[in-house]
Amino acid sequence: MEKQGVFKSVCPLDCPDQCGLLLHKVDGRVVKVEGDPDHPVTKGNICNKVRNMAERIYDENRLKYPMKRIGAKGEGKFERISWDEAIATITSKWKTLIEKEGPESILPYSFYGNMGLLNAEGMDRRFFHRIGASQLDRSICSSAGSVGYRYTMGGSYGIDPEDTIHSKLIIFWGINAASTNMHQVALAQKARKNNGAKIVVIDVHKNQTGRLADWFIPILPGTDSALALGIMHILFAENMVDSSFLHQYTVGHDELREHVVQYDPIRVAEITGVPVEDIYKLARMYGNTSPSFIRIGNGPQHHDNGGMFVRTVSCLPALTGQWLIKGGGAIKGNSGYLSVNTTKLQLPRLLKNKQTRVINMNQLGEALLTVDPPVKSLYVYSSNPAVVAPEGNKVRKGLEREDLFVVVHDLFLTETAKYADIVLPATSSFENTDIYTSYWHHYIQIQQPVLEAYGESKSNVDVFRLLAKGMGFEESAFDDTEAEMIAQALNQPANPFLEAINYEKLVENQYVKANVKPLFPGKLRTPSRKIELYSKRMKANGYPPLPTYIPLLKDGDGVHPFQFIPAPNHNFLNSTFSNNQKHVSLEKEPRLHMNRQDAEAAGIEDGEQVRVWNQRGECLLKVSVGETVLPGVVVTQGLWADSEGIKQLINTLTPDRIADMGGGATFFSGRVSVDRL
Ligand SMILES: Nc1nc2c(c(=O)[nH]1)N[C@H]1C(S)=C(S)[C@@H](COP(=O)(O)OP(=O)(O)OC[C@H]3O[C@@H](n4cnc5c(=O)[nH]c(N)nc54)[C@H](O)[C@@H]3O)O[C@H]1N2
Ligand SMILES: Nc1nc2c(c(=O)[nH]1)N[C@H]1C(S)=C(S)[C@@H](COP(=O)(O)OP(=O)(O)OC[C@H]3O[C@@H](n4cnc5c(=O)[nH]c(N)nc54)[C@H](O)[C@@H]3O)O[C@H]1N2
Ligand code: SF4
Ligand SMILES: [Mo]
Repeated sequence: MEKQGVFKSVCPLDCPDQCGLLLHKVDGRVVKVEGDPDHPVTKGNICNKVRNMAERIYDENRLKYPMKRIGAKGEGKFERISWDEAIATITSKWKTLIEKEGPESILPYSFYGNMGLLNAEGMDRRFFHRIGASQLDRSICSSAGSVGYRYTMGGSYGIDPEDTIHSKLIIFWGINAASTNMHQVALAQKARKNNGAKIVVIDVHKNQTGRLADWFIPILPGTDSALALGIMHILFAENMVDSSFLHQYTVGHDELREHVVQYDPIRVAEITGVPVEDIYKLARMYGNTSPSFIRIGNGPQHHDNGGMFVRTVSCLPALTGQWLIKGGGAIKGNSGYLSVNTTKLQLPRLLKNKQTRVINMNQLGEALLTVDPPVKSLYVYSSNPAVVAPEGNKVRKGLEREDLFVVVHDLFLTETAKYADIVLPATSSFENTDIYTSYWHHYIQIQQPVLEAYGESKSNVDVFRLLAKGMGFEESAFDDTEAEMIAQALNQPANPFLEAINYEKLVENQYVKANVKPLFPGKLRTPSRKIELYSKRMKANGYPPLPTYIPLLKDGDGVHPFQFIPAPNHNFLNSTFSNNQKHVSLEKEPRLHMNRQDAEAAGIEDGEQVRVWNQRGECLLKVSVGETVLPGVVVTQGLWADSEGIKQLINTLTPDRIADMGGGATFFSGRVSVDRL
């Protein structure tokens, strides 16, 4: 491997932008990370988090070798062991468990700490299928919304973000894009500069994104469906709908027209906290501007009614016929365009038709504490559930179980790893071969190793190969090389957009755009092939067939006065970077944003530390008093670990209720009390 030079690379993080990177190497070490100007969408700009990535990959606390626990669970005392000992310990434990308790006593737990397909959902799936372990429903992020969108649009297909420079109205709806999708903001700014496009932001918090808007609309949490239905009410009432589009490309527009009569703007204003005149202004702006584009965010779908929100808002572009106009339409997610051959990549046939149980990752605490027959071993990789999963105190209690054998594979001794019996060191993505498919733009990228493996660390793919050997699995699937796995994944006749994209082409070009064809007319993957404003499938599945506002559940019997929104922050990526000094110093500390009226009523002053609590747990946070949230709402940002005895694990406060669709999470539907200390 060359020790010197500039190397093309991909950002591995769970972020829609999936930027192209250039790694500058001197003496075998990365000295600088910058954006690759050749990437057609991200064009050389990257976020500050990843600009400082070298601080993370050379952080003095990065794991260098396998370890076994010598202290109590959670205490963080470990001792170095060899890979041979680590693999032998894990596989002998698992062989015994499989014999005595059955394979479903083993539970994998992972998410997308590294988005590379082979490492995130390739060799691991093969391995756990072969074992017949319990399966994990990976529903923590966007599944409620994805299911809701699918009912309307047939799959994760939106417009090409590159087209949004043509938009004249851009609505960021429940997305903190300035922090979480910065290149969509760059495209919107371009549209603003070139076409005079207006940027509207609808959010419960006036954060970085709200501050750059032409018009910021604050809304009460979990009420967005009502706002969308109020807009529909006005669009029909004032005849701003595109009838020919509705007749040709949708089903159920007559039913919808009648249905939305009940969402009159006065009622909608009461529900949402958005003034009546603003509802009219927004509806008329949307009805009279073309092309208009809605970027549908993850925020409003992390609620009890999150699936229905996305289902509802995704009906809007059809009403004004936006999907036929370049720059018109919406993006919730675009992963459908780049979907690979998971049958070949993940080999579900290794399950041999066994119907193994499925455990929802949003209820990890429950799974560890109450599921019967019990989970006896947990294998965590590419995720940090002790910080990111809801009902955090339940999760910790589960992890503390003496009879639970826990293995954690990570780059760092995370909060979760502190509970492990065996800790395994992971390579960074820059040390691996893998492919990356964005869920926002249409490019596939390849990562080839730019760095030698750090210490004794190994990639997920390599660890599962070793575990398969240790278990005595003889299938050749565990010997497939990365290049072979990439070829298998890309060989997907069911997805014509991937045609002619292969390993060699990726190696040659680094970025390859999917051969995306417009979805219209009549090519959607809904049962009717059209946009389903009325959905028979929803009716069959027990949902209202038309878009509907369903209020949030009464969390904690409604005794706590504040709706609590613990969202991501600017300088971390979920809990990634929360343990890196550089990023912590950029972010400083978590804050609780509270409306001035509420603060005055409670005698709370700006900067004061308060106790935030509910039936699940408590945190200590400093308050920022102001007008960035509505009365009755408090917002905090970032997934922090506790610091010097200060409790700030936000997910000790969040509910593990399951959203209305897709087994989704409800992080933002909890309520809290806020007390002076
Ligand atoms: N800097 C940074 N970037 C990230 C991440 C990160 O942690 N940090 N995480 C990555 C991941 S995994 C994901 S899924 C995405 C998520 O990124 P986004 O799609 O932006 O989703 P969130 O940040 O969860 O929430 C978006 C906004 O929704 C608002 N919100 C909450 N409830 C409601 C509501 O009921 N109605 C409305 N209108 N707004 C509401 C929040 O205040 C927040 O501003 O970002 C990715 N990118
Ligand atoms: N309160 C609240 N909680 C939330 C959210 C919220 O908005 N509010 N957002 C939710 C969302 S949208 C998401 S997606 C989840 C994300 O939750 P997680 O998927 O757990 O994300 P991270 O916290 O970034 O943890 C990823 C871990 O993977 C490790 N890692 C990185 N690369 C590799 C690798 O190649 N191999 C291995 N073995 N490990 C690797 C990193 O070091 C890191 O510790 O959090 C959810 N939790
Ligand atoms: S985190 Fe997102 S914006 Fe930052 S470099 Fe990675 S893909 Fe780009
Ligand atoms: Mo996410």
